[in-house]
Amino acid sequence: SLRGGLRVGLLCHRGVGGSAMVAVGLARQLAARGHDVHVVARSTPPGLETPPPGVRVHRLTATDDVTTRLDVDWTTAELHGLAELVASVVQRERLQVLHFHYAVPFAWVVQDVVRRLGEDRPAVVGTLHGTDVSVLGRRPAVRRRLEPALAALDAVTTVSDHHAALATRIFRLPEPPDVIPNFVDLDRFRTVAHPPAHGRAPRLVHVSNFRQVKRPESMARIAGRVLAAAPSELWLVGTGERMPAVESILEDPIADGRVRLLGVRLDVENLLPHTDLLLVSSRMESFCLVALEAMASGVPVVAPRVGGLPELVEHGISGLLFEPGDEEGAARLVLVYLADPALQRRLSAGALTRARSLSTAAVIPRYERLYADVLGRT
Ligand code: GMT
Repeated sequence: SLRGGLRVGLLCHRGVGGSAMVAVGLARQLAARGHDVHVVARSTPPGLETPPPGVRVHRLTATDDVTTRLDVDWTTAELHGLAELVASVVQRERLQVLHFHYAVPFAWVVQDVVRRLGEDRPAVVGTLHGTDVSVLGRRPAVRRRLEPALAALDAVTTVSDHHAALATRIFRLPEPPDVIPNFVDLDRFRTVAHPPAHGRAPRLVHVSNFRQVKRPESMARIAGRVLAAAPSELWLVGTGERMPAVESILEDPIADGRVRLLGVRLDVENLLPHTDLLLVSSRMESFCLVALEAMASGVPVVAPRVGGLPELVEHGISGLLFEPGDEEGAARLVLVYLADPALQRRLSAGALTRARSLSTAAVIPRYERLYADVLGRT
């Protein structure tokens, strides 16, 4: 490359979801570090409508609607169409590394690309993100197809130790994946004083796609207990299939104007710093990107001890953890937190420290080292 970096292809979903956000963040950061980056997706992933210098977007279809769905159902024709597009970009741009985010359906697409290009294939890397392992990977038909596709990659990465162990077990991987945790752009996520100086009601915030895996009704019941017991507000960001159930659980505080329904927002960096505690109630999270974004905004997290969450949030240091399903215990933790400004200051500072350890400067070089490693090997 003229710029002295690598020529990297990134393959990702187009929706508002963690794996696409990570791919888009990686694209921007790699380009800023002098690499030539080509993002291939069904349509433009959110955040790349105006790509920065060094990033080019190649899309399969022209419709750029913002979606909160992960579209994992592709027809064979669509998969071939995507593989054809990827192969042509790889050849034309002489890509050295092809790196997918989320195994379904991209592990198969990459397999097809490798078959098409033979000797001229790039090094191939896959990052497993979440339900590609914990939900889809448990379906025998999906697992049988993913196992050989993953085994044929030059490298597999996952976003937490928990997810790495799960993936190794489910897909019987020949070796455990490299764990490269998700990262946060500290120029984008900034903090204001916590607790707020001007004595407004404290704000709980929940950000998700309101799908079952996020257990949004449980979140609503926890928040409902807190709202009933202490002066406070709840901000809900995002939407999804469980939203009507959430609204019915929170009917009274919604009627009282204490719940703000903010809908899908791509600029969460403008909201999070003005909240005081992120409430997570997921059944499973391989990582929980929004928790890291909240922490980078100086906002601690209250979350269940599931998946990769305990690796990110340290109980009593950068947030508070409860046993999955213990809604009463979760509400109690939140109420203790709201009543104790010293605890708020301490956890806010702890959250910021933890987030800084996962800055782009700390994490992106790990992907660069991985690329150098696989290129040395292929
Ligand atoms: O796996 C999913 O359901 C969606 C996926 C996505 O594309 O948003 O989310 C996963 O990847 C994120 C980025 O690495 C993680 O922060 C999320 O924890 C993870 N979701 C789950 O594990 C449920």
